[in-house]
Amino acid sequence: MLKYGVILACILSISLGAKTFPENFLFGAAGASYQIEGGWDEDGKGLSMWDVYAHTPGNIKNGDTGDIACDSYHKYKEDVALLKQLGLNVYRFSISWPRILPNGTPTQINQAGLNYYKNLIKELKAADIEPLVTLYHWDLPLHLLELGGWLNPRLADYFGDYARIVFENFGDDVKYWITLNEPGTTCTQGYEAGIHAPGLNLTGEAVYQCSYVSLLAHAKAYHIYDTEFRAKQGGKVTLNLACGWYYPQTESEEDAEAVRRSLDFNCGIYADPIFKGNWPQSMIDRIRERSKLEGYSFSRLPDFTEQEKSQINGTADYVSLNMYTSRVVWHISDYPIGPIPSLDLDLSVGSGVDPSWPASASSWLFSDPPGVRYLLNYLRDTYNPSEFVITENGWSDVGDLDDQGRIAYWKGYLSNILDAIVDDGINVIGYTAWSLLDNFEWAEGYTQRFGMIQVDFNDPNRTRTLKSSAKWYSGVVSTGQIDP
Ligand code: PNW
Repeated sequence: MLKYGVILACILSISLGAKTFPENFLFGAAGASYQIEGGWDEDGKGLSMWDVYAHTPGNIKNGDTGDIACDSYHKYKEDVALLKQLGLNVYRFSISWPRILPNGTPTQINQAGLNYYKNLIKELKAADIEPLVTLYHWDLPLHLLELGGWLNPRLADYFGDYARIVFENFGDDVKYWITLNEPGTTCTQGYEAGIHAPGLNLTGEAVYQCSYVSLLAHAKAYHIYDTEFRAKQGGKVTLNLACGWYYPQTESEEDAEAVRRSLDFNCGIYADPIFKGNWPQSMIDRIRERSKLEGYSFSRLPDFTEQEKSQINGTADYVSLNMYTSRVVWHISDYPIGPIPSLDLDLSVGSGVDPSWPASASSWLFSDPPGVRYLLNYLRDTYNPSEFVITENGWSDVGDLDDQGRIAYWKGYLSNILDAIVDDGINVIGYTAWSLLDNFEWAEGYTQRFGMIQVDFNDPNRTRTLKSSAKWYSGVVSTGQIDP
């Protein structure tokens, strides 16, 4: 009897003590148009800068492309059925701008493109799955790249026209919008490092112009929603933020500064303008100072006019946060002024990782679960948003079906997110794991896999198979607890 009593007491204390996600928590998974859809030239779709970039030999590992990818253009019903089978209640996907507007402008609207997303949304709604929609996940219409892409401030107007068409067509069924996915990744990888489309190495200059234009474009779309659609459609709009967490290498004041600068240059660069109306002060000061020493009569970081500041300030109805990893950073004082400016020189920070952090198949991604809780606290204390959705968080390997590394990663991060909700009182209302499917991982092609579902890219049918992590995640979703 005593034995059973003890067992019962144990069970009770475990279940009473176990933390639980809030009742209406949005649990889901994410993907993006170019990474999953395929159908790159079907039914009137125009070319995007990623079509061209991936078709250029040498840009992508193994010469991989997104021409077919997961073939979700044809297999979306199967994707939705898988989401339902796993018990997920939100799906984050993006709309391909050139599938709807083949040359990016409203002069031609591709009805087949509109139909694809209408059908996808209808399928999701029928399965009680909330669509969380990104307007732009890096597939810029080629025509608009030719007009200057993210360096041309007029892109904000083109983006506004596109956003209006999307809100008009889908806004009755979509309550959560993201304007741009990770503008920082496009601006650094596409315009500074040149390893994403459009593949430009215009260091220290284009990266800031691109950030500036991205913020103008986001604000344009936000205000169009606000004035023309919000009253009728009642949704929420935001700009996606990709932020990591940073630890100082030593306890010196200089390394503490290096942490603050890293947060400013990587996260504050977008968060400060949308929540506070200007770039982080550390960026304004450092880039102006360095530009002057380099002989410029202006700062390489564009100044916002007062009108732009007020246009951009307050344009986040919630935080959409992509969070993957952490770094250990230290101050570097002797980056010289030279003929080629760069963001790294402006930032003047060295970085590495803690040797105890498990490494993924992606060179930049290490598992440091407490980082997400520190970051959520930092963002709450710094910007005080009303709510957070974690719109990306995930782990890459080379494709194992029994993906224990991914389970360990998600277990650690989700536990810390749960602690942030329960113990720190942070209003995280949703989580869309990256990613639902193995997919086209940009410059890495299909060599790195982030999916909870395996896709066989050698099979014309692109057969999908649940991995161990999908089954594990489904258990978390159904119980609301990490270790059921
Ligand atoms: C994000 N980094 O990109 C994107 O939003 C996804 O499309 C992508 O598949 C996913 O993360 C995994 O990579 C990132 O170098 C790309 O720190 C690079 C970095 C971070 C995010």
